[in-house]
Amino acid sequence: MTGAEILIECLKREGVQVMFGYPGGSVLPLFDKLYDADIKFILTRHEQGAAHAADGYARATGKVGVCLATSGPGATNLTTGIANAYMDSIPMVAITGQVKTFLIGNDAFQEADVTGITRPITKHNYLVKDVKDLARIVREAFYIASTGRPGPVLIDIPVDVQQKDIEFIWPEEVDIRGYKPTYFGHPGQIKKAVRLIAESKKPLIYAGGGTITSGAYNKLRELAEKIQAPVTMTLMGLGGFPGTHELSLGMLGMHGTAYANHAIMESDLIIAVAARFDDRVTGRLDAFAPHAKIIHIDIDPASISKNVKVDIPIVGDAKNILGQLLEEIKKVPDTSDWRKTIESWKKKHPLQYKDDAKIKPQYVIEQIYEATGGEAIITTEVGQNQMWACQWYKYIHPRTFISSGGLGTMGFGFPAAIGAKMGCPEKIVFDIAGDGSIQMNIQELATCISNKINVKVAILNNGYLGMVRQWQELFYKKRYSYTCITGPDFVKLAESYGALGLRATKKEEVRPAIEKALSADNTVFIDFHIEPEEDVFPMVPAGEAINRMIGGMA
Ligand SMILES: Cc1ncc(C[n+]2csc(CCOP(=O)(O)OP(=O)(O)O)c2C)c(N)n1
Ligand SMILES: [Mg+2]
Repeated sequence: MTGAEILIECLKREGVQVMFGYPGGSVLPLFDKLYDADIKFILTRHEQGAAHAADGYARATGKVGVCLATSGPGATNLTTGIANAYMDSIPMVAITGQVKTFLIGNDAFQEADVTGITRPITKHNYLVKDVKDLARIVREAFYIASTGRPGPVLIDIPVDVQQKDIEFIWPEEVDIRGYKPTYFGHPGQIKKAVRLIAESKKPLIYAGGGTITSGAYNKLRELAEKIQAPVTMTLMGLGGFPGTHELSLGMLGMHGTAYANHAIMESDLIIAVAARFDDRVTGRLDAFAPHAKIIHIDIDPASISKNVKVDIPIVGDAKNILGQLLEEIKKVPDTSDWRKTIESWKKKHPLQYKDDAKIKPQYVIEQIYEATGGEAIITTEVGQNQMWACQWYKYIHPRTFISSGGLGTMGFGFPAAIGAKMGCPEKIVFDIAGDGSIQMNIQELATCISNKINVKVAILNNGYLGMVRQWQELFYKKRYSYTCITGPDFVKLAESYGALGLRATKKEEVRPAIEKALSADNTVFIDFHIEPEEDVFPMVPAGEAINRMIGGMA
């Protein structure tokens, strides 16, 4: 078999059903084999779109997302998407073509040092110099991408390696020296954690994205209910615990709920489940959780005590460890006073906005929530639209909220929605977008139409790079330096691609537009003309303690 044939065969054996990408000179042998391979290939309109689509597919399904690009500019166009997947620990395999082996280092046409460029943004990467290594490398790449703390792995394959003939041998086993993730928590640490839980009066579960990755949803719920501890989630953790549950405090951090942030400050025991204490969550580090002991469950030992020093680290898979804790916990704490306090905060300081005759973005999201019964997959762009989507839609199931957390990549949500829809065709997929972000990968409308990928895009059109404008309003004396932004007529633009374009300029048009979008058997853009200077509150100013919120509790 040729290298190209071996690659396709390996992808099939890894269970790859769909991949996203773009052709070019250095991947011609591969594309020739893709022509009649039984893997669905989605031709995007930009390689960044392909990487985000693979990422969205992975987030929605839990499988490894696969993207493919040519050498040089094709590969560099993937990098934002790779970095995005890396920051959010998403399993992805990115395959790039490379110039012929004997040309590498020659400044050949469309040559870029892709393994060099992607070293800091991949979990691992490979340059395949000899076709005899190809099958093993593909096997390892999928294994590394999907085990331990997941992440993107890149395989760079020179054209001549794709063309060379060799006997195909499928490596049954994967054995990588020095790579042995720990899956179960140390029994001694479990015992210590159980003791702390029993002694605590104000326990709080702080759940991150790993809750979803590890499939810990049911176990997390069991634990929360058993010890009667409230649960707050990071952006990545939304959907890891039902947002409709009475123990849910919603999201914490910079734009978290006032009661979640106050709970952190008052808690005497924080159980961090597969969360990494990101600065958008902790706020000023030396003021974070002053009264709490911290138990930190994480599969990646490198994330333990990286930002916040913890008392009881437990390294391993979150689902397994929660199971171990549940088995060991005999004595549960009495948290009734603690829950009463939090209930009163919830009542006094709920998330709120001034609902008036104008179209408020929060209202639009509430309407999308109601119209979809909370059952849609929501993707987001980045900015205010993203934060409102975190606050105003309640995520009930895991893998229903897909958003660029660590990197904060504008232009992520639309291609990610395409990937999510490919992975979950039976689900409604809604991208909650900003008018700025959507313009960063708007070309993927053509991908939707030509592949009949039915996604809905709600553009919260404020005429601004709203989140940056909000910071300028609050911290730069309203000097709106280059944050007023124009765009196309989104309705006409959608129509020109063959999609349905809708617009709402009055409040009473909001719900009918959503209903119409849902009933359309087509990709839909809805252009919501929202209140231009609406802000996201509460807000913790950068560098402040997380209970020092603007628009939160005093
Ligand atoms: C690729 C990229 N460039 C720049 C930024 C910085 N940034 C963060 S939010 C934002 C504004 C986004 O505007 P829009 O999409 O209209 O969303 P809004 O905040 O108005 O809802 C910008 C420029 C970013 N996050 N990503
Ligand atoms: Mg905007």
